[in-house]
Amino acid sequence: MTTLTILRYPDPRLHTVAKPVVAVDARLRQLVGDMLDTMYAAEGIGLAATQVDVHERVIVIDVSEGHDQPLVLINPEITWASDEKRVGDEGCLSVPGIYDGVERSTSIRVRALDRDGKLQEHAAEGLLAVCIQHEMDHLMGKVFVEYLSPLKRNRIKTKMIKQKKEDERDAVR
Ligand code: GNR
Ligand code: NI
Repeated sequence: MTTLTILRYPDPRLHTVAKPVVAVDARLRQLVGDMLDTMYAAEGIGLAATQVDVHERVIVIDVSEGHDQPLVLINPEITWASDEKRVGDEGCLSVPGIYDGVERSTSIRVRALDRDGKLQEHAAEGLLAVCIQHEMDHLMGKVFVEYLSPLKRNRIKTKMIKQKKEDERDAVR
């Protein structure tokens, strides 16, 4: 079991645009395994490679109650998104403790390679649809707080910087 370090907003590396995966090989399967370990350890429902400072198009998700239904999306593309949208509260492992409303399509279709390198198409709605859109944003270098007002975003930024300083101080104590 290997857990990776999750970058925290406002780390500029979170704004890197991820590149397509060129081969679903042993190295990539190791990354997927480490990302799943990291997501479960952090009690998140999703994780994008961007958040662990790997800038390739890889997402892991598990919205199941039993945390036993991992979904691996490699080189994901949204092939359809409903015009119908809904505002729902979101959180992010890279912005701990912050939850706010974001408007997303209620229903989507996504095409991606699985961890065997096989092309799959998934239909998603509800929390899964929200999570996929949130993770796809990470791969484009976008963090959910960028949908909020500049005032809210700046407050969050200040809070995160203060939190980081406190964490660093605690680490040396
Ligand atoms: O754990 C997470 N929960 C969550 C809740 C509502 C909307 C999106 C998410 S994703 C988040 C994990 C994360 O930061 N993924 O990038
Ligand atoms: Ni996130």
